[in-house]
Amino acid sequence: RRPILRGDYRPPAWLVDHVDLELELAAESTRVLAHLDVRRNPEALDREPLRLSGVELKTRRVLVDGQPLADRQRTMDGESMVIGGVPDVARITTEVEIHPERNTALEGLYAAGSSLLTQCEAEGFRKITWFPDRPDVMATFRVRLIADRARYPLLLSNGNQLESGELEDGRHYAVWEDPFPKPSYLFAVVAADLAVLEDHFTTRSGRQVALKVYSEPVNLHRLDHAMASLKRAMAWDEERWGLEYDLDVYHIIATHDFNMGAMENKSLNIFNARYVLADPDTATDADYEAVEAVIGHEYFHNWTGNRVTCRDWFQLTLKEGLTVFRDQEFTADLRSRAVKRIADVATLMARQFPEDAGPMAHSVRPERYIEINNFYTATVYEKGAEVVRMYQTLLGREGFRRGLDLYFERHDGQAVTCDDFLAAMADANDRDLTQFARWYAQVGTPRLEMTTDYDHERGHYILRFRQSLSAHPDNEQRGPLMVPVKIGFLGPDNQPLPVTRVGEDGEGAETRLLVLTNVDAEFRFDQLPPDALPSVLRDFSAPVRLDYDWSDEQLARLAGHDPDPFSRWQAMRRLAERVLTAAIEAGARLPDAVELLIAAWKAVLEDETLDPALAAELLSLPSEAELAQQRDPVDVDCIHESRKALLMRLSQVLEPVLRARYLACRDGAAWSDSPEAVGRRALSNLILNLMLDGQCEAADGLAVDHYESADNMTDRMGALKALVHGRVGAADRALRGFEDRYRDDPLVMDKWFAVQASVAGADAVRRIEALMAHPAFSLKNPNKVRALLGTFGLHNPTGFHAADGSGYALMGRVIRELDGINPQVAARLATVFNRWQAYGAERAGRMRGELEAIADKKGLSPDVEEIVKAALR
Ligand code: B3K
Ligand code: ZN
Repeated sequence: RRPILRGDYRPPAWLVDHVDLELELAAESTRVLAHLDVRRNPEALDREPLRLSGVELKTRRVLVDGQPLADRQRTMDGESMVIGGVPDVARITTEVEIHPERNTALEGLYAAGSSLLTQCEAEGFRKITWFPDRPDVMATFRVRLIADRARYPLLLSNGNQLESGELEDGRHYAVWEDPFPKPSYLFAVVAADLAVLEDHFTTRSGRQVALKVYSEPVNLHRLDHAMASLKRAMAWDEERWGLEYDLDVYHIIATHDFNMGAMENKSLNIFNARYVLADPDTATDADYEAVEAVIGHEYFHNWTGNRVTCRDWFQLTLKEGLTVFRDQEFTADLRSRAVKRIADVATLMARQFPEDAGPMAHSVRPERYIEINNFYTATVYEKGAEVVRMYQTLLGREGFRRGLDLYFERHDGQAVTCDDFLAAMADANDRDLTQFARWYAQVGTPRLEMTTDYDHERGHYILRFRQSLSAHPDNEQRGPLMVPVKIGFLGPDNQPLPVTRVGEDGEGAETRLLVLTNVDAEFRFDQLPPDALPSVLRDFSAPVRLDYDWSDEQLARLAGHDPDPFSRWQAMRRLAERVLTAAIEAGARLPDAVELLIAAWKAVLEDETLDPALAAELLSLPSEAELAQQRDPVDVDCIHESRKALLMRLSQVLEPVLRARYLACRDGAAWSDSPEAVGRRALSNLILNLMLDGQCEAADGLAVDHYESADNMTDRMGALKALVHGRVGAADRALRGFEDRYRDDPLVMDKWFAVQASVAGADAVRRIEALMAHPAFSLKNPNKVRALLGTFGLHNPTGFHAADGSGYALMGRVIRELDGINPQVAARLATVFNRWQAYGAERAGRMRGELEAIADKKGLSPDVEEIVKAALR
């Protein structure tokens, strides 16, 4: 298969102004009648014939202005139907039949439980009807839905309902109209029998918006948090960005069968139930936060994605990077900014950095793709959000806001590019951002090497930087990046020092922004002692890897005293990484520097003024997978042993302190979702797990108590994990009890699968196989696949990389089978083999064998083929 190239973009030859759809919905077979009002695009480069995309459609008829087509007028070209001789303005009518029940790929119209739902992004609309299915074709939609009333009492589509009524044979209908022109990927339909929670929101200009959140009736009582989150998101978008909602109704539908997190269809969001349902008995604090964030994210898309959309799929980060940035800020404004920033950077490092270093490395605006669904990645989303954040860092909050205002002023109702976004930022601030554009094009994680110097003659403290891009063909000829670097200094007493550049008057602020534009950059500072301790990349001001030769002692000082909480975390991380790297290189023997880490941990544990949630972040060690990232060859078992040895040492030496802090966090109060209570639960569960890792005295009993007395899922899961991972005798009983209690709750069972999938050791493979046979497991359900096999592949290195290759064989088998069911999910899973070469000859050979067996599968999907071939290249 040949890739599609960004450079090959051409404006659409034809536009669609309006679509009239009629869907006669049934699970076995749905009839779709479509009328498209098309016209030639005056901006088209050539007079090309009309081209409509369609996949798996049984076509009954095609008419142009009501007239059937002669055979020679209509030819097929891959997924496209090419129609010749269409007048410059015309009405195209098609009638097709589709089969939702057979649609296991969950793209297009599919059956989810007793509901019928659609998922159209990126190219699912072509599985519903013939259409120029590309985001720069924007049309208004009027949709008439017809279905059996008893089975599908609820009939929804985008926009406002115009009419509804009864038909013969127990059927009914509803007509929906969306006045906003939109690309087909934002189209949605729901036919279902669901319960609803209703509320309303009044926008600041006085529009009354009906808010409706739907789930299956048994979960109606778990929708309050989703509704509250939606209202918070609507209010926040008005306050922070002046953006208001634009229709009279907003729907959120929860389903258990969904390929990803959620989908921002205009006024009819469809959500994975895990990002909607929440109550203390079944959702953890992390789930609560994620529900709020994802509801925010999809809501924010109404402006950044729907009102202003992408011209082509290469521009995906235009809407995704920006909307992730917006949801990050939403959470930061509502909760702890420090903890949110740390968590986001930790995710970036754990998920995006390996992508940058792997076979599918791509820029935030990719240059080519075979299957666009493979590019909904941490790079496009999370690194894309960092790129947006850098605009704000460079232009200031007000400058960024001016840029965004101009972006909407210029482009509301349009399908645009990342260059348009950059131009709005530049023009609104009268800044030249030409160089900044390279962030959209460069591939890989840029490196920044820093050195320090002191000019004794002049009394200047000097910071020098050298930047470099990774070796990737797309980076050749690419000049240096514009890199915002926030810095500060600590004095010998660990107090922050004012930072004054040479030539400036007066005293500078504690944190200063340096903007690097050349490969080599030098910055001189006045009034700093030669032994000032530099703190660099505060707030993670740019998505780079920073190298500087801090001593272990210096890292410990930064970890304890940097006024920037992110930098404290960063220093703690570096120190822990050093200790672990030294241990790995010494066959799991801990180096002396461990004493510094112990002291740093002790200080955190004893600091009662510190937010416990922040303390929990500071005390989290890099995972085995993250440690593996840095190594080649990867010694899976030695990494595991080294990390275990460190956990053991930390918990044993610090046992009294840990125990005291644990007890202080367990205040006995009933469940509350206040930030204080959330923070205390985070820290107490972290400590509990540490104490089991360290086999501290009576830790088992503590965990059993913790489990049995839990009145919420955070504590129940925290304790279950400690018991199961600690391989404590009581674990089996707890697992059985948990299963009995929650066997009918798919979301909670996902947690039950995941906690077992991540238990280390070669016996994991047998456990996974047994769990795959569990009645609650199904390869057809993406959440189950992610919980069991995703967790196994990504978070259980000693199990997945079992020396006999059984983990690889299992994964290979699953991917081949899943490819025939759901290619999108199969392709995600296939990325677990990405770094196969780094695991030593024997393991590499076995992994390559599995990759080849997948590549050889007959009828392999383009999704999986793209991933697997890139890995084998
Ligand atoms: N825009 C959707 C993702 C669609 C993924 C298609 N494979 C969710 C989101 O980012 O908000
Ligand atoms: Zn999104």
